[in-house]
Amino acid sequence: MSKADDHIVILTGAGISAESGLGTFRDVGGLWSRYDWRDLATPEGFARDPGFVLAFYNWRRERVRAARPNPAHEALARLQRHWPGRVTLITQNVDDLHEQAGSEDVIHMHGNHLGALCAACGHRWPAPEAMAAADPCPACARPATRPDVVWFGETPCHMDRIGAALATARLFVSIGTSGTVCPAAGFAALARKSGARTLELNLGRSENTDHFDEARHGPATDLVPAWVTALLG
Ligand code: BJW
Repeated sequence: MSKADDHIVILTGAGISAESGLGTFRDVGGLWSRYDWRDLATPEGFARDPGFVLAFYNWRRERVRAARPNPAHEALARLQRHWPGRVTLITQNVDDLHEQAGSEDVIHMHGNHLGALCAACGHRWPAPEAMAAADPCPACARPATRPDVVWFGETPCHMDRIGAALATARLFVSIGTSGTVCPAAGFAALARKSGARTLELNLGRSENTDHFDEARHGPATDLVPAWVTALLG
């Protein structure tokens, strides 16, 4: 099999954006150590107190808008440009740092901070700088504006496309994710079952590290550019 036939599937998580100044969720000092995810990242929490949830996401969106990609995002964009085979880039992140670095066709399985979603009718539109609970939906006029992100208990986006990519992967690489959240935590096992080699690039051991043929530990800005450079020769 030539390089041109090799399909690389990459999954990224919060760790790849940590060195761009965006906090992770489960590290010491991470978002879920300071806030209860049940209040902020579930449809039930939103129904209880939409103002609190929107204020949290307004703050996060402001931080995302100020963030810039780092050498790990840039290396993946370089890989997409120069690898002769397919590179499928799946991210759990809701920031746009892969796109800012030049990556194309990024699969945002947990949605996107820069989008707004009507919880009443499902209409989507570009997020305003700040959302308020009383904001009317441009389509149905009901005051049900929420961020276009995937909360616990909701179905992640693009699962059919992701399943098809995992089934044909020759190499699956997981970068900067703790491997605690399903279904993403199961992708390495699925890709391996379909015959892919699996590689983890993470600051430390992830929860699903046993599903990887190889694990390299360190900051993404060191590991990812080095891996891409070696791969491209
Ligand atoms: C670095 C670094 C550096 C740091 N360099 N590395 C029991 C009860 C209820 C529900 C469940 C249950 N069991 C399972 C579930 C399902 C649930 C789930 O998995 N829960 C578990 C937590 C128990 N999952 C869901 O509900 C999902 N939906 C679902 O399963 O639907 C069913 C379905 C499946 C398949 C098909 C059809 C239907 C939805 C999950 C939604 C997750 N949403 C969030 C919020 C998004 C919006 C927002 O940003 O606010 O997504 S939660 C949060 O976790 C966010 C992330 O994308 C996600 C993953 O986190 P990630 O990226 O791994 O971050 P961390 O912080 O955990 O890890 C960072 C890593 O980086 C660490 O390892 C660091 O060491 C490392 N690192 N610095 C390299 N410089």
